This record gives sequence, structure tokens and C-alpha cells, in this order.
Amino acid sequence: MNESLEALRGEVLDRIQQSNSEMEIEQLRVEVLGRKGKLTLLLRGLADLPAEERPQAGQELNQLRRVVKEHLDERLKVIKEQSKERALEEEKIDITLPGTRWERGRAHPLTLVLDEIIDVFWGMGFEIARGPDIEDDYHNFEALNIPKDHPARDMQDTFFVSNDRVLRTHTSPVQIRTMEARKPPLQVIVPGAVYRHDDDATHSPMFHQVEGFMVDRQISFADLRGVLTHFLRQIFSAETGVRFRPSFFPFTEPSAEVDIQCVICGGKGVVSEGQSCRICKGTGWLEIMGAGMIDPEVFRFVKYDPEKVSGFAFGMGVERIAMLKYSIDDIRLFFQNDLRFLRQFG
Ligand code: 2NL
Repeated sequence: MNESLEALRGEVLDRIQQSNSEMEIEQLRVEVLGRKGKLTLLLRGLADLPAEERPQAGQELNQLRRVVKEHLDERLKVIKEQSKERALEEEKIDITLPGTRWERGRAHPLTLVLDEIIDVFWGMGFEIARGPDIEDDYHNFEALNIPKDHPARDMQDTFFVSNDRVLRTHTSPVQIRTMEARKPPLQVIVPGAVYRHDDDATHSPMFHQVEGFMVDRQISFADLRGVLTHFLRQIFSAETGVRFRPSFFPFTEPSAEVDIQCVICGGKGVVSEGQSCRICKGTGWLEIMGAGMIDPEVFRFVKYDPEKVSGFAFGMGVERIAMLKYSIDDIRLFFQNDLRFLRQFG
């Protein structure tokens, strides 16, 4: 083999050994064996040699071509093997590490309390009805015997959507719609969001009510007392004292505020060391709901004959019951969705 070929062989094989990437190998392959590669050009140059030198030179060049190709393939295999090893090492997954923990969701405290309320009435045979949040003036006020100049209609209390449409200020309109559509006997509760222009620690512009009513022949105030006393003793405790105080609503007559014995002082009005109870202000009682016998005027609006049927109705605030049940002192906590608050329930 001539000296220049010997030098080329040494140089090319050295560079193959020093290559460290697939790209370097490919570049070398092009540089030496490609269409314009060093060996390719030498092989083409054979034609210019004297005829007697050609076979020998041709053999040597082809031999070198084979050797270079073998070395390139071999080195490429090693490089690929090494990069695979490196990848396996670097991308090693420790399957013993703890995984990302996905926290389970839970029911909102208002949902918990609402579900309990519904369960108790369901147990007494009440149905559940729902209706639209936007109501017309007739169903929210007129049919409930709240005349145009009544203070409950005051602009300060009601959110108006248009001249004739309001965000319902109570769920009573759903009860009106139920009575319009059906005949007694009926016993129905209506849970849902209601809206009033009010915003402080105990009032939210959106809050939840459960109203309910029972209509049949011969329903009396004794039925009202029995149903609501059972309900409150299921929600609070079997021993809770319940009292009915005279009150006024345009849609019931007679009307009553319903009180329970204070959940904190148990009705004593005082706590440890004779301090006056903060929750009931020392009275021993907490106002928890309103109720009454459905006014004959309301029956006339829904085309029931007040001479033939009677009934009672009631309403309560879900947030107020939840606040008393769980000793929560700010209604806004229900709507801020701070997980530190929400995680304490359910
Ligand atoms: C309260 C008082 C009350 C009613 C709601 C009612 C509904 C119809 C007819 C008669 Cl359709 N009454 N609802 C009756 C008395 C009281 O709610 O303090 N709610 C938070």
C-alpha cells in the first residue's frame, strides 16, 4: 500500500475512534465514502493509472473502503449503545417515591345542612319542588298578599331585573306556582337561592331558604306545631325546647316566629361564671324560622276555596341554621370558598 493511502487509513480510523456522536459518524461517512468523498474520488482516479497498477491499487482501495465502513458501523453501534445507557441512567424513575396525592372533594356545609333538612321533611312525606330564580311581580309579591305599597317591596330589599321581573326575595313563588298547578292535599318543601339587597356579617345578598307548606281539609295550627317541633328536634337535639311567638306576615294569619332553646347556653341565658350568653343575648332563645296558617287571601289568588281547605306554611334560612349548628359567626365564610374553612365539614 502506498504511503499516502497508509496515512489516510491511519487518519480516518483515528477520527472514527474519536467520534462521540451519531452526527460525527455520519459526517465522516460522507467525507470519506460519500459521492464526493476522499475514497470515492481515489477510486474514480483509478482510470488515470497505468493499466498494470490498476488491479493492485483497486484491490487496496476497495479493501480500505470495506475497513472504513466496518469501523464506522462498529463505532456507531457503540455510540448508540452508550447513549442508550446514559438515557437509562438519567431517566431512571424511582417507583418507590410517593405519588402526588389528589385530595378528595367534599360537600359544602350548606349542602350538608340542606340535605339534612330535606331528609327530615322527606321522612314526614313532603315532596320537593323547585322554581326559577327570576320571578314576576305577581308570583313574588301580589299572590302572596304583599300589596304595592308594602315595606317588603321596598327598593332597598329587592333586586329588579326589569320593571316586572325580580330576583326572587323568597321561595314562596314556587309554592304559589305549585298550588296554581295542583289540587290539595299537598305537602311540599321548596329549597333554593333567594336574593335581598343586604350585606353584612349575618346577611348575604344571595342566601338559601327552605320554605314549605301543607294544605288539605282540616289542617290546623296543631299540625304546624307538630311538624315544625319534630323537624327542629331532628336538626338540633331531641330535647331542644321549641316555642311559637305571635308575629305578622302578609301571607299567613295567624303568624308565628319559631324559637329554639339556645344551642350554646341550653336555654339558661348564662354561660360559665354567670356571664350572659353572647349567642342568645341572655334570653335563652334563638329565632330560627317563621310560620303561620296560610291567609285565605292567598288561597283566593290560587283559586282554592278557603271555606274548604286550610294549611300552614313556614320558611327558614339555611345559612342561619348552619351558623347555629356549627357556631359560625360570619355568613360570608360560606361564600369565600377558603379551603381552610370548607375542610372542617363533611
Ligand atoms: C321566614 C318566614 C315564612 C311563609 C314563609 C308562605 C308561602 C306561601 C303562603 C304562605 Cl305560598 N306562606 N311562606 C309563611 C310564613 C313564614 O317565612 O322567616 N323565612 C325565613
